[in-house]
Amino acid sequence: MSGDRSTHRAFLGLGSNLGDRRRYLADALAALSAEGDVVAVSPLYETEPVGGPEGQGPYLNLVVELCTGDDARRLLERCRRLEEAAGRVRTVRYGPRTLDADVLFVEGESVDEEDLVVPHPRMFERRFVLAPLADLAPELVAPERLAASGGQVTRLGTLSVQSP
Ligand code: GSY
Repeated sequence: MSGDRSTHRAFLGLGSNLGDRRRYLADALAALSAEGDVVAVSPLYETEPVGGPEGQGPYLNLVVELCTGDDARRLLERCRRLEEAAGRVRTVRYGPRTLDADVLFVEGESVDEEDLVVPHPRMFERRFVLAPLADLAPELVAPERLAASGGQVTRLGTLSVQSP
């Protein structure tokens, strides 16, 4: 935690559609949890890819709630570190990836910079974000928004974060 702000709620979105998807998500959750500010993890969803090249495989997605002193910029740095640890290579835009970690929403903060926009500008169009977010924070997701959002999602249950 940065220690220079009081703690607040923040939500990160995690997704994977390449390789051992559960392992990448579980490792990311374990790394986040080790930092001590994770308060809740949504159920895991299997989701239809939104955007990107034809023929890419389905994603696994979930949302993580933090109670943290980190601001959005610091959360973005944490997300980037998680992606690097998963060996993510940025080649095709919106293409398949071992791990995608996004800053979705940070209570009391809005950011509009070239590399960081918070709340996430597309979160309210995407069912793969809204469904798990609504599980954790129904007050942030109006039912009409969830109904109007795009992409099929299937709830799979809790992701195990046990080591192999
Ligand atoms: O923006 C996150 C990466 N991403 C996803 C994703 O996580 N899930 C689904 N279902 N589609 C996606 N398209 C992109 S890009």
